[in-house]
Amino acid sequence: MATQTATLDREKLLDWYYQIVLIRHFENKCDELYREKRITGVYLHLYSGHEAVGVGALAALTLDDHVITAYRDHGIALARGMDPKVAMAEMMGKRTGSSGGKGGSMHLAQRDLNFWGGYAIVGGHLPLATGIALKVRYMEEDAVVLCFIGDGATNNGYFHEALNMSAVWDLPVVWLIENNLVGMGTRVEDSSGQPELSKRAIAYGMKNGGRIDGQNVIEVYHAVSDAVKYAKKRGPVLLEALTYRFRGHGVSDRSYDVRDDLVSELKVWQERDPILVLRSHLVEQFEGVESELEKRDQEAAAIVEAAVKFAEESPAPTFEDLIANVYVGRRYDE
Ligand SMILES: Cc1ncc(C[n+]2csc(CCOP(=O)(O)OP(=O)(O)O)c2C)c(N)n1
Repeated sequence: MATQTATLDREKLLDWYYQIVLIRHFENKCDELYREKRITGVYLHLYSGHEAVGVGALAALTLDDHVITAYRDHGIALARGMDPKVAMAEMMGKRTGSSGGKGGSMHLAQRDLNFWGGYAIVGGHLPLATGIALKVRYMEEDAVVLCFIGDGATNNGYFHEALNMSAVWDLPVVWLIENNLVGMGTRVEDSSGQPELSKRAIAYGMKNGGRIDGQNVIEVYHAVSDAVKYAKKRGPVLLEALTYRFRGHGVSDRSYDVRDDLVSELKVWQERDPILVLRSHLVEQFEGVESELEKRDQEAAAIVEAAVKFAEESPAPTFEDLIANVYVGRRYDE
């Protein structure tokens, strides 16, 4: 690990730091806007705590690769390169949003980034990942599919079908489980006979990429880079990143307000906040880097403020927009 770390230069690590704090600021702002009812909708799932997984994993890809995830998707969209203005406009249901304001929080997606979304049905995007990978293989593209999976999605049928087929066809997929220890309120050990989730790889005859520290962006980057190389040449890899969400399941989940056991657990994980982990690495490696970190932090906060302004000033979708893109080739007045 030490030699691998040495190959990462200061600028790259500072850029990752920027991306991580950008996501944290974005999510804090979304939380605030939701409470003020400026973002509406039934759910809003924040990525706070998971940032190193998204940023490290996406740093290992090129834009030719494909990305797909579940509903905790804001951080992944930003790390993939979605403009924070476009993401915030989607959160607020505006016409300038990534899905024209019709998708909202759980359905961020952007075609030219090969970022296929944002899916609300637990595990429902896994067969889509297999399908995209089949297309990649069929068209002989030099690309891989990175599919983020919640631990809660590992016990439904989609998981079995999608992973099995990817192994049968030796497809170039990296299955990356973000194990944050719970699916809503259910602990992994209460729902999984084998709680060490990367071991599931054995059942499908695919490469077990192992269990990695999801709070350490550098470790995630190296593990996903290795998995990408393998998947392109030889077939699917299953990786498990251990992480923790610093907020409730969704913003309406107030468990941390009433459960002392969760608060104690949270405190332990906050000591390994991905921001702190990367910050201490940078401070240790590069003398005088503190002012740069501060600068990145302020830049990120300003970008989020500008995104909110853009979103607020953007128009809502029109009636025509409501019906557009529902059926191929069908216009609203036909
Ligand atoms: C098929 C299906 N079943 C149940 C739900 C309700 N549900 C929404 S999120 C969730 C928990 C999923 O947890 P996990 O996959 O670990 O993701 P995390 O929220 O931890 O990111 C459940 C059960 C759903 N959306 N889809």
